[in-house]
Amino acid sequence: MISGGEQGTVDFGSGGGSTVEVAASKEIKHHGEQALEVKFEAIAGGYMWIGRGYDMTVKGAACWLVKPEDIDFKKFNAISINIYGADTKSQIAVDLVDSGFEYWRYLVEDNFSGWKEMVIPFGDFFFRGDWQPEKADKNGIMDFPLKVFQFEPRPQGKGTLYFDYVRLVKTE
Ligand SMILES: [Ca+2]
Repeated sequence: MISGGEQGTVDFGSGGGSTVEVAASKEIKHHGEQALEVKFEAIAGGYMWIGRGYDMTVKGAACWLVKPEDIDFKKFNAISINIYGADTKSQIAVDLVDSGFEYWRYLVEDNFSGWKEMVIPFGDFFFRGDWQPEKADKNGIMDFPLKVFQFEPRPQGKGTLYFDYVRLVKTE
């Protein structure tokens, strides 16, 4: 069950005129029982986030299968995410938040339809220069354990995306 507000299991929201709705999709899914459905309209100057992890406003979003402090991050060097593209020709930002509350970003082009597995090495994420929270350590180092993964369909775009089976992997 994915629901909104502070009782939900996904931390999401939007501002600047952009809108986002989140639901559990049982029809379109890649793995397991359901996928995360994100219906969005991203307008110029707006922003949004859809996140899952620890130390977020929505405490129920802290629902990884394994807690960050119990993950041996030395065994992994990339994150794998399955995305069902909407071919909106816009960008989807994937953010990771490190243990110092620093935001790291990678941009995916939404130029495909259907499921696609994205394997993104940690080293391909860049320090977000446009925004960091006040409490971020801003040391420019990706400090482990990572605590949050989140997505942001970037302006301008409108459509429905699905995300599923987010996991850590080791690549060659
Ligand atoms: Ca850091």
